[in-house]
Amino acid sequence: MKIFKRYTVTSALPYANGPIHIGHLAGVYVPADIYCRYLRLRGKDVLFIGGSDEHGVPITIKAKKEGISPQDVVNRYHEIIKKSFEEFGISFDIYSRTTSKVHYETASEIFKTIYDKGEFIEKVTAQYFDEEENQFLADRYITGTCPHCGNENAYGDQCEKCGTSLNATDLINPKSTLSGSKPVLKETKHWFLPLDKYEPWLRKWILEEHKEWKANVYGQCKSWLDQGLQPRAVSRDLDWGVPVPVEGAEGKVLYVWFDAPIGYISATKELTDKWELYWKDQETKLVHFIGKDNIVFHCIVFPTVLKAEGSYILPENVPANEFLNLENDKISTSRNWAVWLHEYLVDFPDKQDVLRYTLTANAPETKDNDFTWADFQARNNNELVAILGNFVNRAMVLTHKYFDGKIPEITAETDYEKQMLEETKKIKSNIEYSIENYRFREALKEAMELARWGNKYLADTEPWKLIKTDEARVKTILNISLQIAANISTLIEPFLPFTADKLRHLLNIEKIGWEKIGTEYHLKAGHALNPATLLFEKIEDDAIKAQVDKLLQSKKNNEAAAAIAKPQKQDISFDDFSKMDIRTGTILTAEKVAKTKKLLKLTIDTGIDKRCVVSGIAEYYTSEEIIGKKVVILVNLAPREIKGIQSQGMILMAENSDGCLCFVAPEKNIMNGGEIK
Ligand code: B3M
Ligand code: ZN
Repeated sequence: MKIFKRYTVTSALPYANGPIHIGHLAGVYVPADIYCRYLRLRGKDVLFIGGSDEHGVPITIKAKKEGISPQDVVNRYHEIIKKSFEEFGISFDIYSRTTSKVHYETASEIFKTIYDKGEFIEKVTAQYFDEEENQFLADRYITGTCPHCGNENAYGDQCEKCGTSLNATDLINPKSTLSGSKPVLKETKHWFLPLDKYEPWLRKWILEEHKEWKANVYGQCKSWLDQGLQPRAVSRDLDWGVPVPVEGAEGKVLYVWFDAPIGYISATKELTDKWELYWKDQETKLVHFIGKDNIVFHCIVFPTVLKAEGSYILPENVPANEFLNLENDKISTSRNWAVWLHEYLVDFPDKQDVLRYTLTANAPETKDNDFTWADFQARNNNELVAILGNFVNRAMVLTHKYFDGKIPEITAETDYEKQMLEETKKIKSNIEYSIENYRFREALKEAMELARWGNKYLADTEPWKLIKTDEARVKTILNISLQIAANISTLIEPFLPFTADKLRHLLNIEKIGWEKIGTEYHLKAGHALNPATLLFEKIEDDAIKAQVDKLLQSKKNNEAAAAIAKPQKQDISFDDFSKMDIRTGTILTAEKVAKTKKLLKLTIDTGIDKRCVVSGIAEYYTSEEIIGKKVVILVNLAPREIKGIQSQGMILMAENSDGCLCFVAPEKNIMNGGEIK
């Protein structure tokens, strides 16, 4: 394996168009933070880079919605996001933003260098234009059906369902998200990055030289490369973004996915004069932490930009996570189906690590995963409290009780004690292997192993019983237990930094470097501990219920908001109405129409006759449950043939906002054939 001198670790720049939620943390920031904290503990030279993505259509859409300027939007959310990261201990060396002056300069320079090398294709092409809004439509201003997977809500630059990167002109049935109208094509000049030209190089670099990338990342890359790459426009006709820095480009800005990843470089420049070491030296390991929807941009587009520019290193790895769902449903900002970080901290102040723990233990590393409040409670109560908290607390409390809070000396070690360092070493090396292979859930599980071992040690040796007969032995047992706790304070640091601090405070010690773990005893006999307090508290059912209720309330609010009645239809005359012969009737028989999903064949007693009606209600009612039901039926609707069956009339149904249908029925027991007037 290649040895690197230093590390540049980036984490995706969240769009500054809203606060962040647990999906962000689980997908990108907690794993990136674990990785960086671990490297720092090992004494490595590492820069952890983050920042807000402040350009692109997501920002301008939000600004329009709120009636404020894009700059106001990003100013507001940049601060909120930055604060959330700080509060959750995401240990960025810098958290910058893409509206900074340095970023404008850096993005312009990189574009200019590639431009001057003649690498871009300058082309006048027809792009979609919204005539009502008098604006070109790109990216999220346009939606349509993805030509690859059929998703009807694909954006003009990407289908979020299958991950494919698209050109707006690839969309089937394009629609403007501004006016809802069908866009027209209009000519405009843009600069294209010739991805096709770089395809052979990308194939070699990724498919041959980076077979070690995570299967989900490698697989996505392979599938795009196998589809064949097309040139991609890296400029846009928009008024928010970094202006295209060449002549004849008035009114055009860089495509947000061109400038945003350059934000990693700009942020490094802001941080240190030695930024080139972190971006241009072959002995630097560049790692991008991202979510799966960003894979194409970080594995194909950005590396091509760096390669075309010519002086930069390329990522060694791009450990992308899959998505985190919430209580069995996709996290959604617009439906408020999310756990927002700032709200979490109001309800669970000082429980950052419980969330970090749950999100890591259940991280969507290889497939989409689900966050549930029940799992959160169980992880806290059964693991953090019962294993880690319990072990540390027993060691602390017993030492205070028997030895006045001072670490007792080792009197004699048995084989059991001698296993401790070996066990610690093994656990440490397992954690190293897992973290270095971006397997953070596995690493966390391993980190908890030492606490498990400690609990077993205490349960086996029972110092609380032994104290009556063999105080010398109890001294050894508690000394060893506290040595274990000291080792734990380092091993859990990448995952649970707040708890690690608290534990060090309990033990009254400084940070112990990673390499020292498992090599020696760190606590000297006679060293005074601080008073024992609990590392974790049990989370009660009512606190969990409150969270679940909050989500259910969101669901209700959404339903209510969606339940907007359709506008009234055009007026009709009374004559028009009286032409309709509407009667009460009773369903006599019902059966499913073969090979259809929606249709039931009904026999209705209309009072006039018994007739057959085909009705599209099979998704809402079973045949059995509707036999004998009173209904209302339009009897003089001209007969129609449906799936080869003569249908004579139409049952009246009421439709809900979600499209569900239910019968309209007389409120009292009315005869069959009663007229509706
Ligand atoms: N802002 C997309 C996102 O938030 C985008 C990432 C940029 S990384 C350079 O998912
Ligand atoms: Zn798709």
